[in-house]
Amino acid sequence: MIEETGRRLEEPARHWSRKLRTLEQFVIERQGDFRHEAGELTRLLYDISLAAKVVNRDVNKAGLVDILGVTDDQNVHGEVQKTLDILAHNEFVHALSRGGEVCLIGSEEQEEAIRVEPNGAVPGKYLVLLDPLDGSSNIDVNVSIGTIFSVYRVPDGLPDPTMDQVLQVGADQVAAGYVIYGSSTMLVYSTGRGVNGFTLDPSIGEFILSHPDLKIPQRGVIYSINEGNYNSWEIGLKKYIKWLQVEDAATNRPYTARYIGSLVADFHRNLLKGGIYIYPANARNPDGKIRLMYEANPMAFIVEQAGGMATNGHDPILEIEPTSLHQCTPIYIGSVDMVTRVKRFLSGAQDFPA
Ligand code: FDP
Repeated sequence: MIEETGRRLEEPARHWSRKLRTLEQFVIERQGDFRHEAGELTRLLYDISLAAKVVNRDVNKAGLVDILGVTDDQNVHGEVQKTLDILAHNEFVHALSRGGEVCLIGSEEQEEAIRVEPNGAVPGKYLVLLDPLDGSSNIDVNVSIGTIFSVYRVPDGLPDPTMDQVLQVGADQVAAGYVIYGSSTMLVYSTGRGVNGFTLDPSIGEFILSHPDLKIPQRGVIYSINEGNYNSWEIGLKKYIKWLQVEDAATNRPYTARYIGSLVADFHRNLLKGGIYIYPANARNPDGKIRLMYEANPMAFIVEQAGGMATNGHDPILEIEPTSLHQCTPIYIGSVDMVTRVKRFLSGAQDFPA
């Protein structure tokens, strides 16, 4: 476009920005994918992304807080982690309580469910379960951490439900996702029609579509597990891990071990590159350590939408009947070929010396 004076109005940078799709634009464009009232989900995802931006800012400041804490008279040594956990919890609860879409929130940081007062005459129709800051032991060593969220619709006819009344199997999630606070910050989510990833551009404060229609490779060569617990694993798992470590050119073995100890970060890498994340039962954690409702289920929803698989070793994660908000489950999640293979070892269908 040319002004009367002949000056060009469109600068190259403006032209470039037209190609960007922000999370908000994308969610609005894809409202038709959502089987319920689309505006509600749009608002809910907007609230989650806003809280994520605030948490991202705080996570980035964590190291600085450590230094500034001295002048602030705060004893933050060893407590930064706890502070950030609670800060993230508060941010998400606050953001989710504003819009009126949510009636109940369950958070890893709080034993009891959080009831959200209706924002007007009509109570919220959604239940949100979240781990506000996953992998928190990594905060004070500057390693990636994340937020995981899971969204359910409250069954009709339950205007003021209790958590026990609305806990549902993972297959019933209407949306799920995670935020990774890493070398860049990303939000990855699904409403059951594929998986899309957005990278935060800090200069404009927007999540920009960067990974459309994510698919996990069917085969991978990365395995992520805390091998320090080897001695207390079940025998089938021991055999599987030993099998992964044998040299065999035909199957690309030995595979590569990568374990950050932050579910979001390990899962995200394996989603992009192909691999398996395992947190099995062990002596200290007979039901595993990963929480079904706000860690395993949302990740299982995402991985299945991306063409992968998630199981507790026997049954699909998304079919486990929940019994409580904070229950744990063993988890084997990632590329289909790898999860299928470990299931064979667990069932005894495949053998190898442990
Ligand atoms: P964290 O306790 O640091 O929050 O979900 C819990 C979790 O981290 C996962 O993110 C992580 O993969 C796992 O626990 C690490 O546990 P281990 O230290 O036992 O390996």
